[in-house]
Amino acid sequence: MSIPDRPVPIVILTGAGISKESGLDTFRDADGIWSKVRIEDVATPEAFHRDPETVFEFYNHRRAGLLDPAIQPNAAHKALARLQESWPEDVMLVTQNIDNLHERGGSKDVVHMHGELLKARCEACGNVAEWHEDLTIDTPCFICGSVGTKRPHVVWFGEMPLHMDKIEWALTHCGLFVSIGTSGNVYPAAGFVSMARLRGQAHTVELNLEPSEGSSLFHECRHGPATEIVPAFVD
Ligand code: BJW
Repeated sequence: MSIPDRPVPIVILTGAGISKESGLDTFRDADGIWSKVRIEDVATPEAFHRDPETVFEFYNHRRAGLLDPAIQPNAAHKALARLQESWPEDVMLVTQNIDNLHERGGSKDVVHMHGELLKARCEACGNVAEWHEDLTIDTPCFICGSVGTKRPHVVWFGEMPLHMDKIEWALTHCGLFVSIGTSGNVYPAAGFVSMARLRGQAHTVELNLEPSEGSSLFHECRHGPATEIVPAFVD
């Protein structure tokens, strides 16, 4: 993705909290994903190279969960799609989520900075493709034909998040930055509010179930379930 050729007035950042009421777990809440598995075992390149089967199993399970027909976009995803529809040129929607609920809720051009669960990447040739099946160490690469080099197209700790040039440019030029459903624990996303405020001149708003790690950095905070506070903010 290239850098936009003109300022984007509104940048929205979403995290796992926006998909919670659709039935997907967050990471750091009491019942979250990191209460069941250790980051070092499933979400680092070292873990993948040490024990790929465990990492594949973790993502195969989450991929199957996302494909469960019970998992549907909620009122918050749909409200953001309405906002984008009303201001198609003016909203950049950046998500840390690897689910596809924004797209299924009607959003376009979603910037997936931590990758996408329904895609796989060949470690040998870098090719990225839609992938809805289980991955195993024997899954051959579709383009270069390598065996055992395919991995989930997600960003693990210690890896560079995707589309950072485009996101940082938008943050330093936007007038409004809205952070939704993220705990503010993981960088670089946790630093976006400061970038929008200090390097840019944005008004900054947090919409979250409860005050996040970085709440005090925002001009304005509204707390409650995303399905209530996001539509109320947007409409
Ligand atoms: C609701 C709700 C409802 C609940 N309604 N709200 C300092 C020290 C050590 C390391 C670092 C450091 N500074 C930076 C780093 C590096 C590291 C990092 O940040 N570590 C921290 C833990 C300190 N960052 C990285 O490594 C990143 N890369 C990087 O920095 O690159 C530069 C670089 C590269 C190489 C060398 C040198 C520099 C990469 C980070 C990758 C994160 N990956 C994951 C997994 C992705 C794939 C997957 O999904 O499996 O991304 S981890 C996980 O956390 C996932 C998420 O996207 C991410 C953020 O989580 P999120 O969305 O905020 O979820 P939660 O659960 O934390 O919060 C949910 C919130 O919702 C809560 O507040 C709830 O209250 C709320 N909520 N229900 C509204 N109904």
